[in-house]
Amino acid sequence: SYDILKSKFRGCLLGSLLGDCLGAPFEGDNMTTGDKLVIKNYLDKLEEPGFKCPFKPYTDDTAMTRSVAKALIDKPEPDFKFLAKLFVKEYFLEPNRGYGQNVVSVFQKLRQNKFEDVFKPASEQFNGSGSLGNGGAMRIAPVALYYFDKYNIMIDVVTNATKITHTNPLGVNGALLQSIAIQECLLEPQGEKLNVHNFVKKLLDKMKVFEYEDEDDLDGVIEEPYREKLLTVQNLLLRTYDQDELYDEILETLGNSIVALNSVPTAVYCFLKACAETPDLRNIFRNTIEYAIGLGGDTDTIASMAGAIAGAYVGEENLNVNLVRHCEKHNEIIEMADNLLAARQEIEKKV
Ligand code: R7I
Ligand code: MG
Ligand code: MG
Ligand code: MG
Repeated sequence: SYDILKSKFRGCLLGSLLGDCLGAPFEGDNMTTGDKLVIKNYLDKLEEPGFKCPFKPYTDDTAMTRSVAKALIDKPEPDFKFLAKLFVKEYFLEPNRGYGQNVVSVFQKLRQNKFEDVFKPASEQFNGSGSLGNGGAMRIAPVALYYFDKYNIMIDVVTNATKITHTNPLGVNGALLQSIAIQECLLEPQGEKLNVHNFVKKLLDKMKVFEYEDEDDLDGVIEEPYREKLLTVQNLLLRTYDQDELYDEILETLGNSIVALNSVPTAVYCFLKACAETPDLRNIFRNTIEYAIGLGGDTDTIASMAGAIAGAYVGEENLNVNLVRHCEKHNEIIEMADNLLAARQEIEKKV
């Protein structure tokens, strides 16, 4: 129904914001066992009703997510030139939001070439192989929301929205996996305990199509790096570990870096681990971002992606209001979620 969708749209975009803002102070850190307690205490403190502190600023993850949402809200038909212009405008307005080192040259080239071919600068990155960073995946949530019941269009729009900065198949497929995970969560009923193994199976099935496509450029060797990661997710969910052992295993097998392959499946795992451990929706959201930040490395982005997935599952009412109020522009994000849903309703009326 409309109310559930509204709650899930808000939960998803707020979840993405919270992961970014709350994870950003730890980006690049190596976490020890003691640091995990520090993260827990940090989040507990922020959840206290009266607690005061300076707001937590968002980073490039949210800056770019906002541009993606704005493009969908302002343009009824997908318009990638418009989106590229929004990315570039936003970057030059606030360049110090912690953007990836190499994506900046895409913005410069796009501006120099007057947005003539919006996919060309990205295709020239890394000697023509394109970036495999997680910058495509980190900003994709609004597309998964907007096209929640239009799978094929979503896939197409995710692919092109990503290719403005990331043309490497690993960068694109990371964004596809993230959007598919969010969409599955949107369609999942809120009340029932999530079947985590069915969830992974659905992701495995859907990713097959994308990873089989470039079969022929590999001397007959079929590489399925994302599906392999998802099989690892499945195994990690099945096995019982000592906590320290588990974290070592996650870092070794899934990873925590800015590379999409070593961060999107990790974000999916954080959400599913939280679901496997408790049916309580409030705890699922909180634990998801706590796990993601506790892994260290690309904490803002992994927590943001995991938060978007978890938020789409649990809905706005299961995010702690105190965590929300500490994050920069949380009210604007709520408005953006509502506008995104309203834009969708407008399209429906015209059809
Ligand atoms: O992917 P991108 O937008 O960066 C996103 C990350 C997130 O963690 C944000 O929070 C922010 O901190 O940055 O930006 P890119 O510059 O395209 O990619 C990020 C980094 O990944 C690059 O600067 C490279 O270090 C690395 N990288 C690669 N390295 C070698 N070969 C990306 N693609 C390649 C590659 O093909
Ligand atoms: Mg960032
Ligand atoms: Mg291949
Ligand atoms: Mg990051």
